[in-house]
Amino acid sequence: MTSPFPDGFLWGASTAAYQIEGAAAEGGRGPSIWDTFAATPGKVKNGDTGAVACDHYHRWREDFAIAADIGLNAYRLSVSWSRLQPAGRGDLNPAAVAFYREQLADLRAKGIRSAVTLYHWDLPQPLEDEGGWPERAVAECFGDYARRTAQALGDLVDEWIPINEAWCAAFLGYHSGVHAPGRQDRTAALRAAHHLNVAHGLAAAAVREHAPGRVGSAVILTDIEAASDRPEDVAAARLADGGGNRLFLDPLFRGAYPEDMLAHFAPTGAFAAVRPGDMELIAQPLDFVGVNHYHRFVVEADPGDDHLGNRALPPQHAVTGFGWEIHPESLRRVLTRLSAEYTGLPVYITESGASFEDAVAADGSVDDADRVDYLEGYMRAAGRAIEDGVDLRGYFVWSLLDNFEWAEGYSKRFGLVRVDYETQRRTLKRSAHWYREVIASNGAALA
Ligand code: GBH
Repeated sequence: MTSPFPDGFLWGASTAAYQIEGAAAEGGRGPSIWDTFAATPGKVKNGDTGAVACDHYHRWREDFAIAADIGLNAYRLSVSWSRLQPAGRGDLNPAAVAFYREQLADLRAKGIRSAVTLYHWDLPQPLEDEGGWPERAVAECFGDYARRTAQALGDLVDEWIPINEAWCAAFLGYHSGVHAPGRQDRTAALRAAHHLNVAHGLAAAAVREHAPGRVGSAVILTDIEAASDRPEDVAAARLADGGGNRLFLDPLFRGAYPEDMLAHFAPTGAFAAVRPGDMELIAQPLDFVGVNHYHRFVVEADPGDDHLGNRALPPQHAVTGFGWEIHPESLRRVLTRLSAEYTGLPVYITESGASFEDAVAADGSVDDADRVDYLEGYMRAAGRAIEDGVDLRGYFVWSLLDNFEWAEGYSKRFGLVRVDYETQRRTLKRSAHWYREVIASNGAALA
């Protein structure tokens, strides 16, 4: 069997601090916007919070043993800003530094490469109290936190990702308000987007200066298609792609916001936040680009939508537990587009995966055949992207463990490993056993 996946391909899984760690009040951790948001009635399904989550803070050794058992050669985690720097400013918290150093040393001892995200949405609450990401000072604070963290952990980190999905942090947090901090102010969201981009640049520069690891980014790329070739639908799809993808890709790889986005959002005045030198800072050279991909939207014009003038059609194929359409070709499309239009850098898929109901059998086993099918389809699509010429170097499944799925709480399960939230017992699902075979064959088992 032949495999399109090159030697040394990284077969990984991803997690994020607030979604798995728990121990929210231990080890000197300060509150983040997600603690506040989850404690606000009505914001998270069933009133769930990340206060305990997967208790990974106390069980990470078991979890890393599982990662090694599956055969992962890479693992992507995020470090919690409010654990490392509880007030968002000043000296790092030594207990948090020790916690992450132990984890990173254990990964290295196991031969698992580490990819560390510095910001996966857990802004220290004191910085939100000062106005949050719409304020430039928060980006400056992030640069300082990145420098200190690079100095404290740098000898143990292989890949650095300053910001996870700036789009989500800006627009879900400050525009739709479905994520923390739950504000609904489009101008604030656009300012947040720019400051997250600046924060990426400040952190990338700081990491470069103070740590030996490679530096990249993790952008969420959504595949957007027009519902028809009517000019108004094509224009709506273009705008939707602008707001979801190009608003972040263009600054990173072209050093400028797209002209149509500048024009579309001009009435908000938000781009007054752009200062001389910002675009050069954001577009500084990187070592790799990370792509998170979950779905496509087929959109048609909607004059009643005052944001980007479109609405999504219902899915045309089977969907995941989230209702997201299963359409592997979209992964290939976003990867080939990234390479053709933006950058020839090495690419990692930093997140790809699906939630399903995951029935537990009487013997406790979990036969998640639908997740196996999903991953098989998407990994094959990744292989086709390599055959198209994309320099794809790794695939990180979202997620190693079932975990706190943000506004959906614990109702959505993405893990290769089931977590029983009452007993904290871990069970490898069929997808984990299947992934072990894929990894052992370097992808040939997918053919
Ligand atoms: C990832 O992002 C996160 O990085 C990860 O923490 C999370 O657990 C995982 O996905 C699963 O959700 O236009 O409002 O309909 C989420 C990616 C991108 C998915 C936007 C939902 C449509 C939102 N999200 N997408 S909306």
